[in-house]
Amino acid sequence: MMLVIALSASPAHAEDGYDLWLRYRPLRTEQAAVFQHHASQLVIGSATPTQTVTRQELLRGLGGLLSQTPTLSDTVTRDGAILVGTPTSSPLIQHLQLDTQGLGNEGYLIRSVVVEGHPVTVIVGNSDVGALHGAFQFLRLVQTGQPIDHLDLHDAPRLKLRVLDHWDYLNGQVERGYAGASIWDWWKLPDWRDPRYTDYARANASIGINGTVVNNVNAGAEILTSRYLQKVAALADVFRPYGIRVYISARFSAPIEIGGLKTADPLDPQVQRWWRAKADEIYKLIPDFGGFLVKANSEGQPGPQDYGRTHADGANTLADAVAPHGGVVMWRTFVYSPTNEDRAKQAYDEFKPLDGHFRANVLLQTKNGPVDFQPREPFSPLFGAMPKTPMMMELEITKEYLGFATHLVYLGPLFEEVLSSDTMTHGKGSTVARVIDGSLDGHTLTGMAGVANIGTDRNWSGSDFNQANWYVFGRLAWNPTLSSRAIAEEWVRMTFTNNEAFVKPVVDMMMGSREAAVDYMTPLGLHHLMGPGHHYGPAPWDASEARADWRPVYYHRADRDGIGFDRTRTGSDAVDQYAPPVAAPFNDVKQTPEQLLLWFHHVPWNYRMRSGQTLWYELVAHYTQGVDDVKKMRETWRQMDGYIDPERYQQVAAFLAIQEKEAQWWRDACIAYFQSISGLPLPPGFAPPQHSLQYYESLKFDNVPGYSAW
Ligand code: GCV
Repeated sequence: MMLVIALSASPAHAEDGYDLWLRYRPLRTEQAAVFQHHASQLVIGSATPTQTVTRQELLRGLGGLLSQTPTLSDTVTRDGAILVGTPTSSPLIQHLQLDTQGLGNEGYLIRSVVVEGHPVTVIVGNSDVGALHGAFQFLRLVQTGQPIDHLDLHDAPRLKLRVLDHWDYLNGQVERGYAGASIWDWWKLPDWRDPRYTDYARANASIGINGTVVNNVNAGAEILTSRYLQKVAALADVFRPYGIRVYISARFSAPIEIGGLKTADPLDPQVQRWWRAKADEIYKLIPDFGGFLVKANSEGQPGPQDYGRTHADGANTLADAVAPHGGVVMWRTFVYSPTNEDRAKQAYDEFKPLDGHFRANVLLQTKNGPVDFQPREPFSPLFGAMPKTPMMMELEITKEYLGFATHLVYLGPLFEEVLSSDTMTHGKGSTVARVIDGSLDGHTLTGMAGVANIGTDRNWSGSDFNQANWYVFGRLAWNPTLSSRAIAEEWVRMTFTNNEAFVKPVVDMMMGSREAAVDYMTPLGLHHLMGPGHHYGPAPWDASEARADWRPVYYHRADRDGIGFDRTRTGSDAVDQYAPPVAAPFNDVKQTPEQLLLWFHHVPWNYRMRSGQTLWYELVAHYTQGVDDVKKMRETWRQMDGYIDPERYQQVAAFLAIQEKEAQWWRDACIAYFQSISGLPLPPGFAPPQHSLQYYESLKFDNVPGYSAW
């Protein structure tokens, strides 16, 4: 009884974002009263750890939302009971003879039925984890104020692996992390299991995430030592009840560094034995270990090419090691080198010829676009180009190129844009979503990875609105055809309030925020204009990086005559990596969507745009629009004062002020620079940059978060 009271009490602390979208604050009295009729009693087992956490979550959630905790019971004795379980764990559910075939292992159904003469809501999965997912969906319905009296829902994930990639180092730093340090306290693990790990698992399970890669792809070998494996095993123990598996980023040269071998050649029998023994050791500690993620021969990381072998040789050796245990290898395709005439082409050039050469338990993990998580890129041409290989998508939830923690940029529209892009590889409708959900080429091993934006900040993600990016990633990984607007609305209701006067304007603001960032950073297909190394702020002039393909000038190619990267047949011919019906319009300057114009074409400054204005005019107009949009976002937010708690309101307001300042900086610095190249006067009606180009060029930044010489 004491436990129930404690769980249902509203927390005394101020709103600090820690509770994410699982706040479970009391609904309005009238609404709560309606729901209470359908949540009078909870009938759920506690025979397994997953059943126990499902029970806890429902008590906590319903107790908080309805200000009245349902009574626990072994059987249905009241109208409005909630019955949760699986056909095998619950005779009552078995008796209902529900069709659970389509639910797989992780899906659920929620239905209003009659049990023992009482109207009841059943939440059913084929496994406890399926039922847990159903419980979270039921809570979401209540949180977002939807009717729960005549329910007939069923849902199952479209993708098998729904994974967060943590770019966390064992020393606590997070590469491209803007939310504090790593949440993994490697020093105190395995003995101290921070309660935060449980809340992390709850949040992930609530949106269907079922895997976590705990260390950075720029991996050291140490995590594969017995000492660290014990620590990883402790995390796996915490996550297991929530249906979440752990994975490790494996350093390809680990057999040398911690194995004492002279080589890491993947075809060397000793090396192969080493990986098999390592996998056996891991699975003894973590029987449901997910597998390895590998960044090889990329940005200085070791890999099979160091021994004259291919990516397939490398991936297969690791895949053979985990295969007997049911593990997978997620092998990244993020490769590029300064010798390639066009960085955007290399992944396709290197990987496409290997289609059909990978073991069945290898997935290729490909970033959404061909360069690197820019505010806007076309989809990677690898999607659809390797029909014999499971392709999983990697998205970046952390906003390395979209304003770090402070800019309010909802990534849902970016994710949706790439997922709904048509590769045309199998005719019309061959969307990227259908490539990665396996339906296009008949794969059952499918997945999506998101580079986590999670750290030790109290609000987990560096800002309240960044939580929405974690949320939308999980929901889209579950079903890549969901609408990013619908997901934003769900998130706003759960995270802030159901008050319509708040929901609509805030969702509109979120939906426009990504295009605003594109406009004030890299409009019309520009890309990679940010500061060197740390990636903070604009630096289109920068030539300080050692490698040409790390310099902004490599990407924008602005000169006196024009601007843009010619990737047409007369340029680098990257267009021909796409299927012919996609390549043709990209190759034609008149047919290329203007939002990707300078990605594919080098065009004169006075090129006539569809508006009738020159390119130079449109460039300045887009940069200006981006800043104006942020001003409008600030105005929208000002009108939201009073609808939510002052703590979160004020931080968002303060961050929006930073965003406006930085948007202005991006606009002015880029216009000043491009004007110095084009030599053209500013079109009439547009304000000149606030400072000189020399001023912007003189800005240097130390101690930028997420980046240092580790
Ligand atoms: C983990 C970009 C980032 C790097 C990151 C790399 C990758 O280059 O700036 O920090 O390294 O992508 O995805 O491997």
